[in-house]
Amino acid sequence: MPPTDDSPLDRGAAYTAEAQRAERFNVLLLGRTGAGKSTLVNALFDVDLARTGIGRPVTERLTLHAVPGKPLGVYDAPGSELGTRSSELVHDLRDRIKSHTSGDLNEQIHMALYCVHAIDARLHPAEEGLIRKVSALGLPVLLVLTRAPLGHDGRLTRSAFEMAAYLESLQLPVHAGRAHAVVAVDDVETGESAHGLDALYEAMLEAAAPAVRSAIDRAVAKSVGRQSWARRRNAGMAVLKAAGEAFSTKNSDELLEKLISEVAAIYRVESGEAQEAAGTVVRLARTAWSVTRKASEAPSSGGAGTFADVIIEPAVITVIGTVWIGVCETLARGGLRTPDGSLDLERLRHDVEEDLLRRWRTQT
Ligand SMILES: Nc1nc2c(ncn2[C@@H]2O[C@H](COP(=O)(O)OP(=O)(O)OP(=O)(O)O)[C@@H](O)[C@H]2O)c(=O)[nH]1
Ligand SMILES: [Mg+2]
Repeated sequence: MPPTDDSPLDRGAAYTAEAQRAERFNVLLLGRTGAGKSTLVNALFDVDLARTGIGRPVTERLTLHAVPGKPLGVYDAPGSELGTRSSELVHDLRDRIKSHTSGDLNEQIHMALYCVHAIDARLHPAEEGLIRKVSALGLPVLLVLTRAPLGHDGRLTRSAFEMAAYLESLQLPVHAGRAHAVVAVDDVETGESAHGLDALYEAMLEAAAPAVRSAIDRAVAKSVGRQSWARRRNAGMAVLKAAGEAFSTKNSDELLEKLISEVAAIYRVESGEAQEAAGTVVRLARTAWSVTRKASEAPSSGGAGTFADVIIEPAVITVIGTVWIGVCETLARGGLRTPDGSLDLERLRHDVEEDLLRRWRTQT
């Protein structure tokens, strides 16, 4: 499999991480003092950062807390939000960050969480500059709006919403282009309840390189996002199993049907809807396959085999399976729907087609 990218339907690809995978998830914490970085990490990973001590300096401006008993490394950069120090920090980071193809994956920084307190009215220009520079180093940056409570209607309170909208308007180079709102711990005084950690965990999985996803999963608190991860793993296993069977079976249609219904069942996609969506996916897979083959085959070669011939290749099954996992996962979350709640076939067609074409192309 080629390395996966940031396609919206790519979340199902986590299982491809098995070949090369990080044993430890290293996360860089950024944000002003008091922004809630330690509180967030403690809740998200069920650790006690204060108890891990001051950490080991890895450069002049970067400290690493290796959390005992957890596949987690927390990089801290105290005072980095202050303008003058940020360019020095970026210098340190540049030295530290290596591409995913070189260096020890376990020593690399895999992601930055930039925390902004929801009570703040604005992001300081130095903070904005730091976010842009860190992102330019190739590090996925997740913007976290901390202490952003929900009101009685289950939506962000007005001030938190306004801060989130303002952050989005800055068009920062952060994951999904927006801030992820959380309250890390309940507040008995104000009655604010913890929320947003599951969604943040999902966003981290999305933003992470595939090789890092299983370390993230092993590092997060038991209470965070377990169910969706378990589903994704099971779906991944179903795809791998089908790919294995592709070696021995000659009936590609039957194999596909089995794969599709198994994954749909794991995500509990209602069967009528699964059939409708699967029909679209399979039709598009056939078309996209022939389009990319025609483009890549030399005219003298006599053309590629038909889709039915090649579909029993494990690689083809894995591609279709991965796309299908993404579709089911999106459906299970209530995505890919028109405002009246029915399946948005137009949108599905568009997303899947792009995804498939790209995947077939990178395969050839
Ligand atoms: N109730 C509640 N309090 C929070 C939350 N997040 C942060 N706090 C409080 O806000 C204060 C600052 O949070 P920290 O997590 O220490 O902030 P920090 O970004 O690590 O600050 P520095 O270590 O100084 O850079 C602490 O008193 C926390 O208890 C939250 O989600 N809920
Ligand atoms: Mg702290």
